[in-house]
Amino acid sequence: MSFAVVLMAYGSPDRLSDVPAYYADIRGGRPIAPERLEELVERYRALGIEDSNPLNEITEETRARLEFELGVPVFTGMRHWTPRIADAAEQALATGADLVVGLVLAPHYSDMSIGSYLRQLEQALAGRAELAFVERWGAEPGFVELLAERVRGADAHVVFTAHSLPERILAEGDPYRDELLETSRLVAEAAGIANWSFSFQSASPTGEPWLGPDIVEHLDELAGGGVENVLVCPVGFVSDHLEIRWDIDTVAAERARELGLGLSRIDLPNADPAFVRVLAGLVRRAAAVPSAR
Ligand code: FEC
Repeated sequence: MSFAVVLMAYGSPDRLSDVPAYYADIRGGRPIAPERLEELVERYRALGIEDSNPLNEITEETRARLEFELGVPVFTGMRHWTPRIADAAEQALATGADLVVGLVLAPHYSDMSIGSYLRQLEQALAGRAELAFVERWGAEPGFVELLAERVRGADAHVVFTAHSLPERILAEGDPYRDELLETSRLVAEAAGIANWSFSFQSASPTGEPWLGPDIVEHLDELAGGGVENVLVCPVGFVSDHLEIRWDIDTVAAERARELGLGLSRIDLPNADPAFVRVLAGLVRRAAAVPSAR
């Protein structure tokens, strides 16, 4: 049985002028307040994404390294930008593959996130090849160790973070928050860190409550409790995209300065060869047991 890989990511605009169409895709036809769009354009502008976007370069580097490591074709498919997941699925089928392995560059399962990547890929393949989809990998030992290496010996309170989602997912029995806490616990344990906590980041003002605490209010609590230095370890993200460079490096860092709190963050895995080897292990396992999710 021959296989190909569809490596999926959230997607990021290629240049500043793409932001309105990109945001419209995220909103999926729901209305966009003009001031929200303006704010988003300004955020991307502040990060210097005028004519090219380094995030997409990181994703391409990860794809290329994964392809080299595995020796099988790997295609990138974005949830909210081009190349689309459907395009990647067509490319995978064009190789003659009878099995497609789907892997998302986000470790924790939520129906709103990973579930949506899965639905897009299933729809695109439309039964034309078997699908082995990796639904979660937040407890993968190689990934846990990669993060543990980055926090081990830290002389600071470690704050693990991940993207927030609307609070209603808890009532729906979604495993997302539990999986995030489990990764945080595993990393802290592997690193021998006792002084840690977890907070969410990047909530959107969509008019309903989102999971908290948010990193900014959490920094207030930590400073109030006498913490002097914080090391942020984003367990729910794997690359230097907007949510890291804006919400952590800009907004949270600014709040920490106001509070007199030292704030640093770990280097994200990006296209680190050790991280690519973890991804390759996940793909090999899924390809060996295609029906096991
Ligand atoms: O660097 C970049 O250009 C893209 C960075 C990016 C990543 C990312 C990851 C996740 N999101 C998740 C959930 C939501 C929900 C909404 C939402 C909105 C946005 C907006 C931008 C954006 N997200 Fe994102 N997300 C990234 C970027 N995200 C830009 C729109 C502006 C805003 O609201 O702040 C709300 C949608 C709505 O309006 O209804 C929900 C989750 C992840 C982590 C998993 C993954 O990577 O897929 C969950 C990276």
